[in-house]
Amino acid sequence: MSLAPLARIPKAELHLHIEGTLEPELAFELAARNGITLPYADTEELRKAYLFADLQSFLDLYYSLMAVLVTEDDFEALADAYLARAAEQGVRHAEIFFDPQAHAARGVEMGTVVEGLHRALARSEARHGISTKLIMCFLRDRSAESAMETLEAAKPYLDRIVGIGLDSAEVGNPASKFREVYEAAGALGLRKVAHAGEEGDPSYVWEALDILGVERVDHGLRSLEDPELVTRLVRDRIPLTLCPLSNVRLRTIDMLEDHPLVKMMDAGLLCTVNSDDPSYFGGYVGDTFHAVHEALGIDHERVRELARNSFVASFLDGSAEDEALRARYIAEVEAYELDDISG
Ligand code: ES4
Ligand code: ZN
Repeated sequence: MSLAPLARIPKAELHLHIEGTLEPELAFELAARNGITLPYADTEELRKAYLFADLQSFLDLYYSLMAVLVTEDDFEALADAYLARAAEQGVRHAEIFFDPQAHAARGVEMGTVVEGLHRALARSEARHGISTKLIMCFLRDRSAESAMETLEAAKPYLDRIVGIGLDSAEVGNPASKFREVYEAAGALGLRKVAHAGEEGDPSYVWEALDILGVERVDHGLRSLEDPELVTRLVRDRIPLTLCPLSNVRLRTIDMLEDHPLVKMMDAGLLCTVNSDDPSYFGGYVGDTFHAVHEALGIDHERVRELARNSFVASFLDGSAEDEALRARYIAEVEAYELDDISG
């Protein structure tokens, strides 16, 4: 089924875990290639395991399925499959998370992951019309020492990595644990983002801002609960990378209709809409635009605003070349025909 024009508006995707794009079909293909037996009879049975109760039950499956990712070729195939899907969804620029510690734990080294992903990313503009950047995430339920070792392991590959992030189980793992590693990454010239306020309350967002010095907050779903936090986020133009389908699937909210996206935009927050782990959460980013349009009654001007915000919030500001690319993408958003289509 081809996607509605509204869903295909040119956009950047800023909150996307590459491991969360692993579709069941590719998982079985890579498992066969690597001689791994998955504990599911077939893709249908695997999909049935996607009924998550919360973040932790998702993470358990997400980490276990990564076992099929072993070689550079596997990571290349994973990224290439995502980019092909993303192109169909109107994505023009993607800032892609990866979880090196989850692979190192299985004996897969940093170089295998980064070089494999890079192979696909290096030809993405030519093949898929998508510019890309790579963001390395630390797992917040592991130690600060492990994060520091990961940063050390990434040093030979820093020309391939634009920034760092923080993901995995949030509650009970506050950002403060990672102050030193964020300082060290900043000194290396890396940009900083972090998941904050996904399941956790606004205090997690405050810590990400004040202790880690993040430039962008991944989720921040419950920010409206704290008016002072809203004031701060608006004042400093800190973008939020929201993931509405993820919030529903992980049961942080009951229904998409309950999502605070519109209220957050009304409050002046710089909101973006993203897919998080699209293979697991029932939709890629264009599908997500379509879903919020339908469920929240987001009108065409707001759709255009979300698309524009995605480029404004991107890290396409590090060079004159990137700035020019961003200006071109924003011009594409402004010129995109929305008004004479039903969406
Ligand atoms: C994640 Cl939805 C989500 N939250 C936290 N960490 C993650 N890693 C991959 N997906
Ligand atoms: Zn995420």
